[in-house]
Amino acid sequence: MYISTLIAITLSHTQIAGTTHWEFSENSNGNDVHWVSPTSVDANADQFEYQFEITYVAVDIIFLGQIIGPNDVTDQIDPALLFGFGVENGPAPLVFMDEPLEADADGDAEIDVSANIFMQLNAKGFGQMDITEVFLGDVMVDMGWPLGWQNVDIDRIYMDGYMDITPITLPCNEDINGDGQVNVTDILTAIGNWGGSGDGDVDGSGTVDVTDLLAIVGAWGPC
Ligand SMILES: [Ca+2]
Ligand SMILES: [Ca+2]
Ligand SMILES: [Ca+2]
Repeated sequence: MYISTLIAITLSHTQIAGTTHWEFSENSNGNDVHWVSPTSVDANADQFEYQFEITYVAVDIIFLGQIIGPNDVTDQIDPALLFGFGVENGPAPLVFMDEPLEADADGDAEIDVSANIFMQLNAKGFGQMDITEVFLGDVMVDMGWPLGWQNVDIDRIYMDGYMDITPITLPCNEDINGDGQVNVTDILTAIGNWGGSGDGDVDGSGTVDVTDLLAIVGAWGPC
């Protein structure tokens, strides 16, 4: 009962502006790739709920001068690297991912293709992904009869995915009169209700006391 009430209060005071969804579809034949989202979110939100996923990774191969592909290698990559979610405190920038994606497409325990993925919500509130250190190696592929298994070069890597960002504005309980400022008016309201409950009970303890006063002073200024 108590916990559900607490959650209800928290939700009612938390403003969620909505989720912004960005998709990317990039490829590289060894060059660096820099993707930036077409829109931005408020970089100064109190918190950001985020989710990202690389939904598709594929490679082109070259055999006898012909480009063959794209060949889906998504399931050759550790799923833990392809998906992430969480909540981080603002303001931006927030780094979601900074590590190599590696695929062993032919399962011979040698990495055939890799790239470093740096994914972030940048300081201006844009989603950003930088693909660097692209390594395109070779891979054993069954070319069918009569060629059989051949060692072929990887020519290009493809990467599709999305980033979801939800900026969250936390409640400003210290702003008792709700005018967007924590200032002397709020202090006076708390003092006026000293020992009571309700207005000025910033921490929800049931009593307006020195703890609430300190919280108001600690939150001084604009909310
Ligand atoms: Ca391999
Ligand atoms: Ca106020
Ligand atoms: Ca209190």
